[in-house]
Amino acid sequence: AGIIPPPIWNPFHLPGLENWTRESWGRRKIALITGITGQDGSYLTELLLSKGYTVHGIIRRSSSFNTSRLHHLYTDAHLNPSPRMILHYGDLTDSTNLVHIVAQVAPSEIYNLGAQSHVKVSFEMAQYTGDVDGLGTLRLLDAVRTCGLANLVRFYQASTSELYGDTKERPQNEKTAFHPRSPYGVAKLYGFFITVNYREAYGMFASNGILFNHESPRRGRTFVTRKITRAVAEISLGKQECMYMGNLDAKRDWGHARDYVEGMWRILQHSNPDDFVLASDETHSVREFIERSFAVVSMRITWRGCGVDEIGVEDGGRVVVRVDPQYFRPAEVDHLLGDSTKARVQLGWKRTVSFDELVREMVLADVASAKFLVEDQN
Ligand code: NDP
Ligand code: GDR
Repeated sequence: AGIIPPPIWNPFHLPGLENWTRESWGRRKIALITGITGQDGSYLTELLLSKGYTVHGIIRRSSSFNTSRLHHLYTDAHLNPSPRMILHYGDLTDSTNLVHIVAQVAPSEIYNLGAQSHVKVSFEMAQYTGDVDGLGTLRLLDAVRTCGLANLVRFYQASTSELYGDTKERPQNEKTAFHPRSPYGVAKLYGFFITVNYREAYGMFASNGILFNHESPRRGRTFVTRKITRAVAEISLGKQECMYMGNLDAKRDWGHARDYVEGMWRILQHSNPDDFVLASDETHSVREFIERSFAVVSMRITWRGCGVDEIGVEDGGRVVVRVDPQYFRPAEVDHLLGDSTKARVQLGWKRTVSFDELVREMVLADVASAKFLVEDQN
């Protein structure tokens, strides 16, 4: 006979489930995070653990190690019988699995951060991105309903400034019309409105954070900021000649991820479910991000030429930046600038890390790790 797995804890059969209120259920402080292995997932886990939560996270099975951002938070269950961070295998494309996890964990708060989050990749994997980022949100909301927890759970959806896409309105706030420009943006539009719909249809505490770009030393290496800061570190140490970039004119509203996960938590502590913009309320171009990054390692960049022939030259005459059209997108989001007034007034949230501080922290972290690798290789 095979080994029969232990029965899952099923909230359907929890005696007296109807006696809980959202407030008393919330005091259990049990969070479930999809996308826990990502940049935001790791900062959010740190924040919630520091506030006394037990944190459950969904991770994908991978042939390579994908939990490096959580390494410092992990405790071996053999050494610690009641760990406060618990990981479950799962995927936003697998409804049954999501129902099992929600039933087992019976979370008081769910943060849906899991996504195929790369805009350029979404043009190549449009259907998959729609499945994970759009329908995945529906699957998770429905898992909550299936488990009979719709009146108790607080649900956060990771919505994005990419929803604004082609808008000409500046700055963008909660009232600005959406016009996404990528399969990623369109998938997230579904995620946004299905969250609103479950709030309106079933009275769920389901909120959207419309977050503008946020970065950190833990940012994925193919996003523009981290690609730049890693390249600057390598170039300054003589390990790389030149960086190859896409659209240098794109403008983004960049903040620090640690500030933004604080905002996510505040959105779920608010008295009622709602949608909030989190932004730095400043905008900078990719070109400016490159200049400021080189300045951290005391290199000055002069720009010559234009379009695909534009180059960035350092004072010694070396070409350190070139444009490679392979990084252009079929449709671009040119200019994002957020207005976080509502979050500041209603949540008491504001970013604490300035643009210059963000760039400096990222460059110095990459210089430190590039140096370490040099020494390691020697
Ligand atoms: P990351 O790309 O760093 O992390 C994405 C996470 O989603 C990873 O944990 C990844 O797992 C997981 N994931 C991917 N596919 C699936 C799937 N099929 N099922 C379950 N999990 C999956 O993103 P960020 O941390 O930067 O962003 C977090 C969320 O916020 C995302 O939804 C993103 O779209 C959104 N967002 C991000 C902004 C930003 O500037 N960072 C701004 C606005 C919104 P794995 O590690 O295995 O790949
Ligand atoms: P974005 O972030 O698309 O805003 O989505 P990304 O850093 O990928 O691009 C920002 C801008 O930089 C331009 N760019 C380049 N981008 C990349 N990745 N690589 C390059 O070489 C390059 N050169 C120029 C891009 O064209 C773009 O205009 C991020 C993700 O985290 C989303 O998940 C999130 O929803 C939004 O931010 C808000």
